[in-house]
Amino acid sequence: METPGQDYPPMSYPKEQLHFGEEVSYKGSPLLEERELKVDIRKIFNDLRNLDWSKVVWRNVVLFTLLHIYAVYGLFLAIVFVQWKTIIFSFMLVGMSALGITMGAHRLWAHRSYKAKFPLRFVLAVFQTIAFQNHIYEWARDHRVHHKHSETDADPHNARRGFFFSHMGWLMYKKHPDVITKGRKLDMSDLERDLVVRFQRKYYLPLVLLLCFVVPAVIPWLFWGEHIVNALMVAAFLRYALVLHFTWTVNSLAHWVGIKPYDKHIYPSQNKIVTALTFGEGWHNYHHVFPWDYKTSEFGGFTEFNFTSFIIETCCFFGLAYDLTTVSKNWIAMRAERTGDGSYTYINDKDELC
Ligand code: ST9
Ligand code: ZN
Ligand code: ZN
Repeated sequence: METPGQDYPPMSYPKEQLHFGEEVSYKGSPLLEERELKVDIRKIFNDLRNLDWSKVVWRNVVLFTLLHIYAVYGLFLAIVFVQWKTIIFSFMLVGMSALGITMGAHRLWAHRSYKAKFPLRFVLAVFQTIAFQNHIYEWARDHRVHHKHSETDADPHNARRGFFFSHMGWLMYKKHPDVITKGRKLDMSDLERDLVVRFQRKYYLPLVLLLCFVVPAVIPWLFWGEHIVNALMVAAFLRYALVLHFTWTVNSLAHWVGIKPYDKHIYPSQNKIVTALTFGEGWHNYHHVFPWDYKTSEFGGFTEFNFTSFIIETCCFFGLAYDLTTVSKNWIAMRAERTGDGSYTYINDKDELC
């Protein structure tokens, strides 16, 4: 029997529901240095001078630059020319992509914090493909290695390497060898067995081009006569860029700014802005301490902006999701008492959260 306060869920949870990052590398580490979030031009120049330019992946730099140019143009078109139906459709795509990432790639496949029947897994995989954030297997492997080796060289978006690196820089730079060696040691057999994950991985390139760009551009053109360029710029490029940035704030902002009621020794923090942008994924201090909780937060539902939990619970009601794993209040309180920054009761009062 594990003693309370250890980084394991109670033994009553079946073993297969446990999270992969049980062995937490930061356990017992000294308090991390305080970091200030400010623009320091001199530091930026220094960082650029010291950058190993041979490791920059120029293909991605060009593609991300083009994406942002198109997204800005899309924003202009959205304000000036685009039909309201296209705007509503784009918002729907934001919602679908967001659920594909939060409810699918993150809480289901990366953490296995609940189980899902085939139809739900299928729909979530379609949504996750619309989001174009790498296939589920790669997304989950990078995320598991992030949890297991947070803020070390083996963390793909190690926040110690700077705000920009953890936000999007890591996607334009060769991975540190530790990410790959430590990532290869992870047990990914659950995803290798999942038919939906295997299918999506095998046909990822055509599927992602179809679902992230072609279908979003063609539907408004075909069904309500939107100009194809408007549809492409707004429903495809602008929507894609927005969802990417919203997602990336979890790795950047939520690893920099916010309180740490559950563990003050780690970077991940409770961040209200990130929570609002990501359907409830900004309670990141809690999530890194209790990654097997399907709510990724102590709280759930609409009141805490935790839209994803609400949808998981709704799917559970209809029998599509099951075995939802969570953490007892007692357990949380003991952990907060032992390693938190003292703001825990604050949170329970539902007062200022960030
Ligand atoms: C994107 C992902 O944006 C975003 C993830 C964010 C996660 C946030 C999580 C927060 C919680 C959820 C919040 C959700 C909120 C949503 C709200 C929405 C409103 N282990 O990759 P290569 C192997 S993606 C083991 O080429 P390089 C690999 O298999 C955006 N092995 O490395 C390969 O082996 P082999 C779109 C690993 O050359 C070899 O290593 N996508 C691992 O260094 C080389 O792999 C892009 O932009 C691992 N972890 O290139 C693509 N990793 O040769 C970006 C790799 O045997 N990626 N391996 O096949 C790339 O182009 C490249 O990966 C690279 C590195 C340039 C970054
Ligand atoms: Zn996670
Ligand atoms: Zn994190």
